[in-house]
Amino acid sequence: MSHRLFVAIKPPPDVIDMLIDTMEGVDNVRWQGEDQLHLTLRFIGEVDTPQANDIADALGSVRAGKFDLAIRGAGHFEKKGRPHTLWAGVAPSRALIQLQQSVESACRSAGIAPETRVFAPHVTLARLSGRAGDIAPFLAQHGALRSEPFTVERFFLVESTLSAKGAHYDPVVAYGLS
Ligand code: 2AM
Repeated sequence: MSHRLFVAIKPPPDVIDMLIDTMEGVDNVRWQGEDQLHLTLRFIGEVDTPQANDIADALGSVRAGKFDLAIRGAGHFEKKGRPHTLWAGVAPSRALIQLQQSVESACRSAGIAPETRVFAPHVTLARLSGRAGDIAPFLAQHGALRSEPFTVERFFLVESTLSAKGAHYDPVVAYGLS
């Protein structure tokens, strides 16, 4: 059986609420639901069950401390010259980078090919279709988006199930930070 996996942090409920409150003012976009909001540490993709178990075990050996993180700013990604993602950013964090590197090492030790893309931490707020409205007002309004710092106490191995209604994300293993 195949599993589509990624590793992520979930913001606490008050930060989720703050992010949900930004979700208006752009037509023809798919705003993410509260259960979909996360910061991806590592996208893994499709793996079979034995490899999923190896990844879950390897992530269990990640040793990292709790740390504070805060939402800071909003932006967008483009593909082929068109915006396709609206996101909230996070304040620069050495501890976040260290956790991401430990997660990357764990994935490699479980036999996953190295991630070649630069880590660009973000929380996706919306996915944009080709018919999406102008995003400039949204970016202007939320460029100064800020949350209070929140403590990251755990990270998750998440299984993604894709359907016509969008992606469903199921946290399958939680890993505590010390
Ligand atoms: P995104 O939020 O920028 O779309 C689950 O799909 C999570 O993994 C999403 O947060 C997604 O990032 C991230 N991700 C990273 N690389 C991906 C890829 N190649 N395909 C799908 N999702 C990817």
